[in-house]
Amino acid sequence: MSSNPLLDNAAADVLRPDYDRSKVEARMCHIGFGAFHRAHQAVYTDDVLRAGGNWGYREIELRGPSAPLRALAERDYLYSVVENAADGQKARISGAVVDHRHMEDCGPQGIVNAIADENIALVSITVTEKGYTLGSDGGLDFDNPDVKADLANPDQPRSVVGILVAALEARRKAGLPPFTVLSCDNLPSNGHLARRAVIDFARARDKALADWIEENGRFPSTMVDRIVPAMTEESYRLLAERIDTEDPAGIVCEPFRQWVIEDDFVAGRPDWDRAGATFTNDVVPYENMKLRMLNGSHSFLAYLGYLGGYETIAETMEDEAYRKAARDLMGKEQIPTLEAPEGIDLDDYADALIARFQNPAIRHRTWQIAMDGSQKLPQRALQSIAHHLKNGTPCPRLTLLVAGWIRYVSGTDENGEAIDVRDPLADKLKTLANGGTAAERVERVVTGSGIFPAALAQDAAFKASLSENLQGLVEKGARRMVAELS
Ligand code: NAI
Ligand code: CS2
Repeated sequence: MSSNPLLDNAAADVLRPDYDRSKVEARMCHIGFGAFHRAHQAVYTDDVLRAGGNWGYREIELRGPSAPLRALAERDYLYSVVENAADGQKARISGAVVDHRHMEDCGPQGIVNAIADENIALVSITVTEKGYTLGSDGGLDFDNPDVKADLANPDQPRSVVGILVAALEARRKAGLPPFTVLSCDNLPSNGHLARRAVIDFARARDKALADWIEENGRFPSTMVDRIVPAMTEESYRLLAERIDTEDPAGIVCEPFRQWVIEDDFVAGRPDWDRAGATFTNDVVPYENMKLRMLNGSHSFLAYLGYLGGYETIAETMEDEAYRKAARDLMGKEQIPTLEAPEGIDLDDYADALIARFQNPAIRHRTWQIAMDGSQKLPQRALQSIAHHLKNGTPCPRLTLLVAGWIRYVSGTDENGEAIDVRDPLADKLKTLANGGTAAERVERVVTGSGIFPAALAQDAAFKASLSENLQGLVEKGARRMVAELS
């Protein structure tokens, strides 16, 4: 008889790991035991285990709280996942995790050793866009304080890139092949960016190591999708109702999930296609589609929705003007910039996204999506704006999105209340976005933030339009500006 409270208490219709967990091996490390990984890669892996695989995860957490991982370990690494839709829920207990390391407990060397372990064939990462410590040219940001600290002290790394390089170095020294690095963050060509950051860091330390990684390392790109908001008291309550116990590592997400993976691995991988993932040679069209259509309209709804007084995406979508603006942003301003992945109709994709955003059972806060805009806007909006400027085609919604972001990072909402802006550039952006006329604020942000490509920063007509939108947001407010789009 089991003594695990999750297995003992869960309702009868909860899917359980019905495979022999003693046969599941830690063949993969995952860096970033956040909300997304628990509901995405680990769920795909749980499904592959049900289908007969044996690759499981050793979770690596560098800076988040240690409580969820400790709780996970106490429960034999089982945790619950609830898919929440307006018409009901589906729950499972996932068995894909079998081990963990937390920086707090084992320090940098313990982390590096756990990754360099010869049984580890693959290291995946979900560490947010800023975790890649990239500069605006797509290479490693050598001015980033974490990068500087790790280069000064490479045996005690704390940044993701410093840790990956130290672990790869240990593999090389031991005469072992490297592991695959699988980026699962919302960055365009995320594998290429991870590779560039790792090789830049390695080259700054040891040319031979960099050459070895360049030649032998593999960094496949991926398109990842599932809406997984940060947990709230309400979602923990829902978990407790479904599983009938407290589960601090549990997670609530939407039913939809998608994973498109470049099939380029050093030493094998789980057959995630058995769980619905797609392996392909070219992920770029999928990534661009998702980043521009889903994430671009998410950011639109986040900034303009927050400023308009809406707390969640679903609430924002109840406002018809916002819903129409989001659909038109996808259809009129993003689709024309895209090459459709084979077999996908982009208008159908847009309609499906609108339906997902309207899911009332998912409380995804506008404030959460508004975080880290400096790391998100280039791939979600600025590249598309550059496309329109080059082609002489209008993009009023993308322009309003960027104006909304400038208004947001200025740090004061429409009622004069302070906004809790979370962004690695928050202080700098606040200074740039405040003081003087709308045109002066726009000029400072566009030329001084370091995130706008030259094609935009030097375009007088674009900056004039952005200034008009910012002025409009200040004078009329976000709701009216969105309503005036149609
Ligand atoms: P989260 O806040 O729950 O977890 C973030 C994870 O990243 C934590 O493990 C944290 O320790 C780690 N992290 C953050 N900054 C770091 C840094 N500088 N160095 C090392 N580790 C760092 O966030 P969540 O929801 O798991 O999302 C993480 C990323 O996953 C997103 O930024 C995005 O790129 C990707 N993603 C998220 C989706 C979602 O709906 N939540 C869906 C698709 C992709
Ligand atoms: C969101 C994404 O937080 C954000 O910026 O746009 O995390 C979004 O929920 C996912 O990419 C959906 O796959």
